[in-house]
Amino acid sequence: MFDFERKRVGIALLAALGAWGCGDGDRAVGTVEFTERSREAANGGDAAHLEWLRANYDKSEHMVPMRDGTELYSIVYTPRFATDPVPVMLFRTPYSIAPYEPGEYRNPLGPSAEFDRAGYVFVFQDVRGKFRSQGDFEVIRPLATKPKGPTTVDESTDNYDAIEWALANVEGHNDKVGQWGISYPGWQTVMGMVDAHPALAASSPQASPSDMFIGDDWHHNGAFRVMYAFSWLARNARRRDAPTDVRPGGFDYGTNSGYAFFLEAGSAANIDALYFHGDVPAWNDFIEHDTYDEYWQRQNALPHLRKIDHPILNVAGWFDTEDFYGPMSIYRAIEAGNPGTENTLAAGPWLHGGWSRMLGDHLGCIEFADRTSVTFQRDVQLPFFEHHLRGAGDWTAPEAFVFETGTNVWRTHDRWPPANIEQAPLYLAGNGALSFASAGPPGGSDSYTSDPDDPVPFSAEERTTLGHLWKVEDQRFASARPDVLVYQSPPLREDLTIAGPILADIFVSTTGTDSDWIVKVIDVYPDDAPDSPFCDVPMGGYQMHLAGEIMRGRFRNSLEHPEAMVPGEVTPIHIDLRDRYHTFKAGHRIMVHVQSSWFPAYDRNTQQFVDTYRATPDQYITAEQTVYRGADHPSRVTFGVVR
Ligand code: PG9
Repeated sequence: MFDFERKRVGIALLAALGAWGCGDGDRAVGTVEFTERSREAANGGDAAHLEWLRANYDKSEHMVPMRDGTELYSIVYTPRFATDPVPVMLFRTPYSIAPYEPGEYRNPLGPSAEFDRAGYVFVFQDVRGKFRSQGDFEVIRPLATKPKGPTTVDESTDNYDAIEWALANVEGHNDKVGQWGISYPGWQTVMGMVDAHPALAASSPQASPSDMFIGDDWHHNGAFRVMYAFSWLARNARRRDAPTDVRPGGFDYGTNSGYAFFLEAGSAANIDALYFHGDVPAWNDFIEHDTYDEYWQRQNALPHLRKIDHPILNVAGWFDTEDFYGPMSIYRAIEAGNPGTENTLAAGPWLHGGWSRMLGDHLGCIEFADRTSVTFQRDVQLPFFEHHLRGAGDWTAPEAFVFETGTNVWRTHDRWPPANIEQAPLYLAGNGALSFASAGPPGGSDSYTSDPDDPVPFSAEERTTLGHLWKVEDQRFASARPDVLVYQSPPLREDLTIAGPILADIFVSTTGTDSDWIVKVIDVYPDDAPDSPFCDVPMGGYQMHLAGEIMRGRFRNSLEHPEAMVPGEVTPIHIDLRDRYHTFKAGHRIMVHVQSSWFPAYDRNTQQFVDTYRATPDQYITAEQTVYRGADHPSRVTFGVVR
């Protein structure tokens, strides 16, 4: 039965692939000017709404005591128009709950303006150690070990105490509390779910990180995300002497080229001496903890997601460059550890937080044919909270509300990934080909030289910060490089839909003793694809980055116990490229890249088994890299193909 099913899918895949076609030759595209139209607020927070808020909500400020006596600055907005008790919505952030001036209002107050009009009490709080709150800030403060004493605090107890205070001190509420937040505030929402206050009746953690060593902001599989860590910590994690209203500006790089800036800085430890001068303690902590040790393990939220008995709406963006592993793993951990709890996954074609700030129907050059943030806000986010906090509306929780890119349709499923998928390996083959049919004859290999002095850029754009659009960026600039292996299918005869995790298994060797291994999956548009109204990149032959991940060689077997690679030894590398829901349309091709740097999104590997963070310039060495393929070493990318 199983064999029959496999064969059937295999035949369908071969039919989709059709005959091998010959590419035109890839054009390298230089600097990409993305015309991102989506900057304006997409959640209804326009000028007219601000006027309406001023007329309809009261604003009050409070110092709210936590159980250890530390006071956290909070702003409460209450609706003047409410006739019945209304729910409370809590939002806690390290990014400031400004505006602080009495007559100035946040806009919108809720996750979208519809919440404001529906009428909620909104409680905003500067987290411990940030802006007007007292105390010390710790980046992703680990949960305190149990049993906790009466004055032991962490972000879970601060969430609890904030809710307790609101219920006792704010008038006109209905005893039900909801919490939401994107990214760091999303992580705060997760902390609120741990040992939750009994009044917490609905939580929506959105793009929350879950593990900073495995797959979120600071590292992926142990590879350091130097560019993002630098910009975030420079702005958000400096020492402070006292509470303040001042929002620090961005770092002045003195150049437009992050590539040049980080190349010149050298290894990560130099950054403190060059730029931070002891002012950013977390940076030095990161350097100190270069394996998945207790420092990182204690920050991992996933083991704590037990005994969650209130409804959860998890939100993830397929093209989120900061926190995509987080929301997917949080959804899965809640699913596994809390059977029976309403636990919904909403995933759309968004950059980080795009569901609240992408007005348009596109990301970079790529169109999605739906104003996806509006759909999500209207059909999912608002009904979820309205139902659970006010008993209003006819929300029936879907297990998964997910956007299929390529065909550009929303779908609901009763599980994620959907049940009707079959695992299908796509093998790296000779002459830069890809094959669903077989791994091919044994003994094949392809090689390239990886030079840390000339690392592969992560983007063709010249920029100092990580940005977002590289997650769907045209990869022609990378295909043109000699240090990127390119494998490509013929044009597909039929649409091919994939869902769930994309898994790469490659067999490699290096002449060094450590190396990074990056695998990317790319959707190649036909040569006659019409141009996009959203960017000036020619869409004929566009190579859309669909998914990609990195494995630092030393962590291939264990993140806790790194191991050198053995020069010349064929070594299997497994990389989870994470979930996608995508249709490669008929006429498109599938492309796979293998490369050994992705700079400066990720710091450079010295290609030796030395202390990467403290490496001296002479320790960065060139390595000859080989990727093996064929029946003896079937390097492949495995998709969940939708039947
Ligand atoms: N991705 C950001 C972040 C989350 C958690 C910790 C540090 C950074 C954010 O957008 O908030």
